Amino acid sequence: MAQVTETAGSALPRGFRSAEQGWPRLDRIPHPPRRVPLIGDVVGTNVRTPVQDSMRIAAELGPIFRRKGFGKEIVFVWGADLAAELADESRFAKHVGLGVANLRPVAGDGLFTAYNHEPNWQLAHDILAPGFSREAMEGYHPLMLDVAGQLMSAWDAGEAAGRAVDVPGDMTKLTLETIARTGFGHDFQSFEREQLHPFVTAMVGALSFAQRRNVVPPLLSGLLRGAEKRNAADRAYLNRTVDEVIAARRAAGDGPGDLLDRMLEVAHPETGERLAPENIRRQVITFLVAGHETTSGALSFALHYLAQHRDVLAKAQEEVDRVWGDAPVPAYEQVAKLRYLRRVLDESLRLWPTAPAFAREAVADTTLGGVHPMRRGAWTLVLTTMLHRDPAAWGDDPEAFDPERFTPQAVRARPGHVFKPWGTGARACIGRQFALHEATLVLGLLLRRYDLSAEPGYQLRIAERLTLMPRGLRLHLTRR
Ligand code: MNH
Repeated sequence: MAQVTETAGSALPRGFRSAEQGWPRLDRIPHPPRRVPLIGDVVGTNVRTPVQDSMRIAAELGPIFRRKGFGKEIVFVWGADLAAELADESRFAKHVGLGVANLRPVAGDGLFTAYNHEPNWQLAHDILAPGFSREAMEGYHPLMLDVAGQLMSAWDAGEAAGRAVDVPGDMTKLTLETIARTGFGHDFQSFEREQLHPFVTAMVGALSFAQRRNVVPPLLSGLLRGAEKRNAADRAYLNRTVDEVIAARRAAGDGPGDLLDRMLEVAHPETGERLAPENIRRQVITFLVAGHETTSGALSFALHYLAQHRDVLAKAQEEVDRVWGDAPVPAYEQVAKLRYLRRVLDESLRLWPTAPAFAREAVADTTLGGVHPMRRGAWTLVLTTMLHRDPAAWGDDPEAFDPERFTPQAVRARPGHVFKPWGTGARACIGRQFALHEATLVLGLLLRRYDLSAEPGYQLRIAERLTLMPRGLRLHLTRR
């Protein structure tokens, strides 16, 4: 990865300076017709919705295309065949670029933002992976139930008062509390507050800023000066918060064997090496952010689709009633038995994968799809939202919400590598089982307790801040 060097002063990575250098036959890749000199493909685009704009352009230009914004040209891929090639780990690897790289000032060489060649990636991966084993998950289950109980108390109050509930807001409280308590023994008291915890505000600020930096041209970066200042304050706040969490654990001594204990105490099984204090700080921020924002969106989209599809809701409720019976609280093993609800979740993540894209780079000179030569280090963005709509994999009505797409037979009948909400390969999501257990558990509990209905006339709109979230989603509840 010789091309990846840090730019002096800015901690931002530099791959090839332009796509032309990495892709010698860029002329074979279509781009939007009305290109403005210097500025690029900005006609009809909005800095707040880069993913949705790219989806529209993708539908016009096909499975591989390029977009230029302010001198930066990016190649996008979403065709099922091409995405399957990019999943081949012998030819491609994760590329830390764009939004992910913009998070380096916050998350440093933490797991999500580490370059493949940084030794702290393998070290942290090996130390932390057992924190996501079946046994570990079983240990988190009671804490997840506690947090879900707090959510339901809040929803009971909303229901009693005839108030619609703020779904993304409440799901964010839930998922932040869940990762903070299971991973770090920390209670943000989200449900005791009217407003979101300042940690969330600071985090959302940092994510939005990272996204904004992708779409604001360097020449106009003066516009970001105010934002830059706020971002520095957000970063300082995030650091302070995690330093307090770490200090509290060190002072308390023995912890419950959670992620933080692993970070502080566990040595690598082969090398005996441990995580350095600065790296632990980066990992705590990484897990607090990566561990809640995307799950919150996934739960919110699933609740939206359940409220929109009465037949799906009824079927999911029937399953929960049947599988859980009237056990006051479901046992760990009973969660994965909600097979239909899991399909609802998968189908929601198909339409709106809450981490909507991931980047891949060539590990050696290669040719993509037999026509697009790439030099070693050249990279492309897999547009997951569109991969999940490719008719070659999903049929001729990919916009239709249908959990039956995820029956075992339907999955077997599809080509591989067409469903990638968790990314791919060695750098795929480490928290996948955690997110699935948490989300299935919470949806099961909510469906057992409430009927959901949409606000009349609600149209799904999507907020983007590196992750995706339904905007302004409120639901009405009635106790069953
Ligand atoms: Mn998660 C990586 C999606 C929940 C922690 N996650 C990724 C990637 C995707 C992703 C996609 C790969 C990104 C890339 O290739 O650049 N993650 C999700 C989604 C959910 C999710 C859609 C929920 C839904 N993630 C979680 C949870 C945690 C977590 C929960 C922690 C408890 N994710 C991570 C970490 C990485 C990651 C850490 C980086 C892994 C690595 O590079 O080794």
